[in-house]
Amino acid sequence: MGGVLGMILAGGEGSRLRPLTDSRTKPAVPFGGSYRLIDFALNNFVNADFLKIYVLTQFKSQSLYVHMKKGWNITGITDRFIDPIPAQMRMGKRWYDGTADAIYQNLSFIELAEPEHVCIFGSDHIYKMDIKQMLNFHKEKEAELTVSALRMPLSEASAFGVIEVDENGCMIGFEEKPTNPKSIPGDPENALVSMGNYIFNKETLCTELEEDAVKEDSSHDFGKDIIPKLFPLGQVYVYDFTTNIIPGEKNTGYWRDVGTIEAYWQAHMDLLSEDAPFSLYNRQWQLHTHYPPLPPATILDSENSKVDINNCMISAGSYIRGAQIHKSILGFRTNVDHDTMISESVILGDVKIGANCSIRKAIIDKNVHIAPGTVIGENPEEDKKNYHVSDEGIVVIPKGAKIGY
Ligand code: ADQ
Ligand code: ADP
Repeated sequence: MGGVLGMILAGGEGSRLRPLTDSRTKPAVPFGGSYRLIDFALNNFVNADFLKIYVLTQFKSQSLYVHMKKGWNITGITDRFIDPIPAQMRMGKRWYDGTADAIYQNLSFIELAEPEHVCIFGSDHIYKMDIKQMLNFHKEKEAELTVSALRMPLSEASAFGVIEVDENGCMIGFEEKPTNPKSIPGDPENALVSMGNYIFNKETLCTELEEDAVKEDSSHDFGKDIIPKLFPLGQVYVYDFTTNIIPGEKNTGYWRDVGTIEAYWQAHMDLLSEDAPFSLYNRQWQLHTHYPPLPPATILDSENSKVDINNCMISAGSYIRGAQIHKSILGFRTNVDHDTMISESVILGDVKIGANCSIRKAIIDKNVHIAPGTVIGENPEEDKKNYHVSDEGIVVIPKGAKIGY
């Protein structure tokens, strides 16, 4: 058989993204008006023409399933599939432990597909990567495992796997989330970190997972157990993400872990900056998603208030009347009434906001109704009494909330 099998890890609980992850797994969290986080990983596979993909789910996966069914379903073509796999306790009465265990519990699907290479990717990040280029690197190096990596400021590196590499790209050191991360030689401000994306030769993956599964002191995790065991054998190579070229784009090295409210909000603001480091527009690298059949956004003056919108993205089905909206992203079916001011905010969709509201630096989840005259994001002390407020002062209104009614 041969070829490539994609295994996307999509079981993340996303506790640091609460309350956005109260009702859905992290990869199902909406992003950028029309997408969900998982779309970015899926697009990286599909745009590289890798079309055998399993998506491993665990926590609160229903809306992820619905999204995949509506937007990513391949039917009728032999050997091409994008299939979610729910956690099924195939190896005993337990859910997945670490990420390696999530793959181990699904080894039978790898055996069935008989691939030469298995690409195991996370699904929580905003970036574009042509995985074919990473696979070519893996083959050239004759590696057993290739890990993709990028430079990260040293101050942030302890949240990641920190890598040391020789001049040939071979991994010579790896520490998962070290308290004191090592900097890159000659570059004291930065560390080289793992992006959590792995290409394995199939046989090595199966052997390592079988061995790891019976180890009592293992946490069954790629970062904590599998990579530290494999790299000393000299068969793990490190793929430099900044060498990856997307047709029609310069590589800006843009890769964002949107695991916290602040990072999630900031990645949205990145989309709106004048020289945006990450673009949703590239006809040579289309970002597929599920896009419901909706009319275009309607934007109107109201009787006594002129609409004023700049630096915004406004999704289909929205209806804006006489409102003032700046530096914000509005998801599907966002309805905003006259004399309402919105700035630096992210609205996930299916939201109704009445007249004369003021909303600043907020994230508003789906199905929220906000009564006329509501003020959000202007008074930190009041906000903390009424709403979920992140350490950085971003107000998050949870899914389905009725505010001011
Ligand atoms: P973490 O970010 O801590 O570190 P982890 O929580 O293990 O990664 O999640 C990795 C991926 O697997 C995510 O896409 C997540 O949604 C998914 N996942 C988590 N638990 C799962 C489960 N039980 N079932 C299915 N999927 C699951 C990892 C690496 C670091 C690296 C960072 C990069 O261990 O070395 O630097 O990713 O973000
Ligand atoms: P999302 O907020 O992630 O967009 P949707 O409102 O689109 O979710 O719901 C998609 C699917 O997820 C629906 O079939 C719904 O039944 C299910 N769902 C959403 N929220 C919950 C919840 N809190 N508990 C159980 N199922 C849910």
